[in-house]
Amino acid sequence: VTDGLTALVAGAGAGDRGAVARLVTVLERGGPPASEVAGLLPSATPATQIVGVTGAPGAGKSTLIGRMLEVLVADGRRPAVLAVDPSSSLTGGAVLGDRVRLQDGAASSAYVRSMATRGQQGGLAAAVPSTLRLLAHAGFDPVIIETTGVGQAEVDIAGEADTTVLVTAPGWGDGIQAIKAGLLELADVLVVNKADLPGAADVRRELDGMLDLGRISGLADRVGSPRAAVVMTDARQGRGADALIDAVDAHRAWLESSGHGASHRARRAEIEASALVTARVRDAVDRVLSGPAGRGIVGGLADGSVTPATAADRILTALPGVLHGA
Ligand SMILES: Nc1nc2c(ncn2[C@@H]2O[C@H](COP(=O)(O)OP(=O)(O)OP(=O)(O)O)[C@@H](O)[C@H]2O)c(=O)[nH]1
Ligand SMILES: [Mg+2]
Repeated sequence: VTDGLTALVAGAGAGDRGAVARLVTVLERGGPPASEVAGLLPSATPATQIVGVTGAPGAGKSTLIGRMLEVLVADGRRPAVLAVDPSSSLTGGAVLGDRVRLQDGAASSAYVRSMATRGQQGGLAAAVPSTLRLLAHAGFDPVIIETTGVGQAEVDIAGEADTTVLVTAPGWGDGIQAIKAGLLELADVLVVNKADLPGAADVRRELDGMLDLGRISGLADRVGSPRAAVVMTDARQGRGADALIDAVDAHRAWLESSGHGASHRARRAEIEASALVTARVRDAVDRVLSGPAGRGIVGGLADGSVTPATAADRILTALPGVLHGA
């Protein structure tokens, strides 16, 4: 297995998209092969900017990302998109609302992939940071992650992204409510999408007011960060996508000149390291329970002769041997 994975990682580094796709699948499935791939990947390429795009369902994130890809590709760049746990409304592998247009124009240089939880709790927490490192290794820049909403997501987008783009749209008050719940502090760029709809200017005014208030009161926990940029877009028509890319680029320039870029990369590496530990421990627990020691534990739990706390002790005792390949 190792030889195959080593060759795939080398292929991905040389820009082989088939190798990238197969490695993302390995990372998504988790287990020992995923840990192995994580071990084969080099440290994050400093040049790659990770852009998190988040916001309530239906705000237009995917449509907007399709437009961002067009601008980036026209500019000669090689962007990638990772859609995390895309909602069921986008079925049949269609990650982006504007799939056809993307295939016509941007498909040759952009890479788009969705990644879903396959019933394995915590699986994505480990898979996403390793996949970001894989996409950077393959030379994609920027790498855009789409996640729906906040809170339910097991992926901490603001922790993993260099630049966080929060997408809002007029027409539903809960968009603003979500922002009041602390999201505003996380956003580096705020987008009022669906600028073609009535009420967009009101949303913008409200956001500007909240940003200024946060600044004056010092509540916003963004020490040293510039005030978030607010960009109006009409993703359906493609309006404003260039201004959004400009804002994302400006934030990147600030990250690098201020030294914050380096601390983002360090934090991402920490998140990945911790997620890899969790994933390996979970695998090891499964192996203990399905091994010889596991029969007694599982049987004891079933007939009540072993308490869960005692079972936990016995699993922990057996864990080091399994973790270290005994
Ligand atoms: N009027 C208008 N509609 C838009 C605009 N952008 C997106 N939409 C529509 O909004 C709907 C949702 O768009 P998506 O791009 O799927 O939204 P999303 O945020 O990715 O949705 P989830 O991934 O399900 O959370 C679609 O019907 C889009 O055509 C816009 O700028 N104006
Ligand atoms: Mg979407």
